[in-house]
Amino acid sequence: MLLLQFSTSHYCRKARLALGYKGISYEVENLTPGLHRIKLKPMTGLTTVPVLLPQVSGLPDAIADSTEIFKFLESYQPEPSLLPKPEQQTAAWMLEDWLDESIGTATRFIYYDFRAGVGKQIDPSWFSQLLIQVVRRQYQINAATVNLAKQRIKLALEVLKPWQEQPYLVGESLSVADIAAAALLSPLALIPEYRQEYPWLFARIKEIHEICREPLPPGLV
Ligand SMILES: N[C@@H](CCC(=O)N[C@@H](CS)C(=O)NCC(=O)O)C(=O)O
Repeated sequence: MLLLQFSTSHYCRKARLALGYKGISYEVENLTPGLHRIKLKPMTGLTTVPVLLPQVSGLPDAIADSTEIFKFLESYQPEPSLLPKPEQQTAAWMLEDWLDESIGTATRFIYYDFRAGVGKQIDPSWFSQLLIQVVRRQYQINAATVNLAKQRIKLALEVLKPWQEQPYLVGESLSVADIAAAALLSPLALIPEYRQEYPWLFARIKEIHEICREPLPPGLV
């Protein structure tokens, strides 16, 4: 299998964690932001990564969107399962969808705001700072939208509080909800305020990366 990705994207991390959890071997192709659209649009109708190419006859050529990749992997190789028992699956998918649609976007806003300001020294090169400015313009990241994102993350960290007492958000095994949370909140690992206030969050993110045999995200290495 081949995963088309941006190496730094937390949505691509989400797909890699699921592939790693299932022990499926795959290769990655890192696309160049901007040029990626020329390749992806005709292939999937979308312009976002991750995109998984199963490269197996009889299977779809390309699967776009990390949630669709979860569903594909679950049917392609059911064990170990990414889902809890049947009566808990709706709860797991609802959490996964909210993390994907709302929280992954909020962490992006907070992360790029940090990288352009206090966290500029992580990579002050003109190329990196230019890329950060392009992303800020693309997603309309500004003081007001970052403030809203911070409120959403505050709520998210209340919702994820079960992680303080137990390893899994839903049921008795790792599920799509845990993997989505671990990947989509991982950009916060570089931000000192979050590291200080929520040590349990980063302990859990680390543990899930180890279970999924995925290298740790920046800030946790
Ligand atoms: N819901 C999508 C979101 C993916 C997403 O937002 N990917 C970003 C990178 S983090 C992307 O490809 N952006 C480029 C673009 O929109 O053209 C998923 O889960 O796959």
